[in-house]
Amino acid sequence: MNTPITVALSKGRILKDTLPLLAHAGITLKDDPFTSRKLIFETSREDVNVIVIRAADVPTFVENGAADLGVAGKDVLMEYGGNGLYEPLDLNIARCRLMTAGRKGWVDQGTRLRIATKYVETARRYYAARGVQVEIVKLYGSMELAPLVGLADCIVDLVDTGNTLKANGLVPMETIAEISSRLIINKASMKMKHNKVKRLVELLSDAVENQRAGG
Ligand code: PRT
Ligand code: MG
Repeated sequence: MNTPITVALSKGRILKDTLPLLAHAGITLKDDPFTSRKLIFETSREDVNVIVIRAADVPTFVENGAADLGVAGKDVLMEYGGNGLYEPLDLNIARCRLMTAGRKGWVDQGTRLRIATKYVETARRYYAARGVQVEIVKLYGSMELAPLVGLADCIVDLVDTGNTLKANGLVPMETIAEISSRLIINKASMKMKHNKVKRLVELLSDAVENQRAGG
């Protein structure tokens, strides 16, 4: 029986960094996902399809079985929460840190902090674990602007080179988590399509090892 397997990816750096791993596993997309307007892509393997969706939607598609596997940043998975997904493999791609940041020279006055972020749940948990009283301001992007215009004292956001913070007069403060992208798997698919899924995990695991070794 040739039940197909669907892999959910997101446009941007996850797609860019995942395609070489898939290629190492013998899977190439039939159209260029960076230029095509398609959302579903056939691949060189008849039994593997790729869908391209928003990064934050990947866990939802996979948990609900709309995709069997997916690639999602640990930041997205922490925010999504729950235990409805298997997370068997760190792909070691799209690495960065989830951090707190604030204006250069800003000092905590001990009053209730206002934190701007799109990582509302993660930020809430982080400050609660430290016993720090915060008010979370939910944003969908451009968090770096919030402290500059008085919308928040600090932000919780991803930092890679630190250039975006620097360009906006902000400094990184505390690291909440080291982030990389993970392979996630639908729990039913793991049972129902076990051999196929297991084989794909092995191939991707090889690809990650190969990349680690500088291949
Ligand atoms: O763009 P869209 O709204 O569709 O979704 P998205 O922004 O989540 O997608 P994308 O492709 O931008 O990011 C997908 C995943 O890449 C994230 O969930 C992270 O796991 C991972 N990743 C790794 C990053 C970064 N590095 C990163 N630097 N995602 C975003 N950034 C942004 C960051 O938010 C900040 O604005 O880059 C800026 C900081 O970069 P530096 O180098 O200036 O520090
Ligand atoms: Mg983005």
